[in-house]
Amino acid sequence: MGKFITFEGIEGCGKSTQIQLLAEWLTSIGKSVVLTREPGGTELGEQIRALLKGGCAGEIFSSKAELLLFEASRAQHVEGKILPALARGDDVLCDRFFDSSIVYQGVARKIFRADVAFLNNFATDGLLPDLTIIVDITPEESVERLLKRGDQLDRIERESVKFFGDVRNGYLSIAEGDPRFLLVEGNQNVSDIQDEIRKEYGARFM
Ligand code: Z5A
Repeated sequence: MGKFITFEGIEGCGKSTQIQLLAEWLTSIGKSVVLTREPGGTELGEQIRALLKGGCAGEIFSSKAELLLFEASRAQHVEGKILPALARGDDVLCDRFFDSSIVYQGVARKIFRADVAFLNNFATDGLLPDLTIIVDITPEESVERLLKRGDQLDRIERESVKFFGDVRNGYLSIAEGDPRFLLVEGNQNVSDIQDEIRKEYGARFM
């Protein structure tokens, strides 16, 4: 079985940059790697992603409907892409997974945590990452990076700094004392963060 590694953090924390660099390194040392993301990762998942990010004109998403869409994308992703890749022996690197639902929908949107946990388990059939890397930055840094990037903000990115503060605290709290997580300071330069991540991969899996 390959290793299943997920990346988490608030918007703009640098996950996508780091996951790409890790994939390049693993490939260069001869590993087969599948790089994927949530929501998305499959045809159906990418269509759900577009809906989640774009929203529906004139209609505010109910928090429960939003959670169920994330879980629908996840169920398809686990069954159709992640489990087959792990069974082939590929390492799967996934930009966000069920921890995002715990903190965005459970902590920040205040859906009952046990309901989120039940749906996560239902969608994944209990699949747990071997390692989850949280890249930690402050909400203020996040906003600064989004503004610097200059893209139009999507439906979720338009949430307040308070919302992203809740998300960040949610991550810090789930990571505490759980060896599945590696918490890295995202305010360092890109290569220092990557060094830390590669070192952790080496220590755990090589
Ligand atoms: N969501 C949810 O609510 N529930 C769920 O269950 C799931 C997701 C699965 C997905 O958005 C949204 O769905 C997300 C959570 C929610 N919404 N929010 N907010 P997404 O996939 O489009 O976006 P994202 O995952 O949140 O982040 P991102 O925009 O892709 O950014 P990133 O991956 O964290 O960072 P990046 O693209 O690598 O870097 C961002 C910028 O910072 C970029 O300009 C970089 O050049 C710069 N950067 C990167 N590293 C550094 C360092 N070290 N220093 C300085 N600048 C840096």
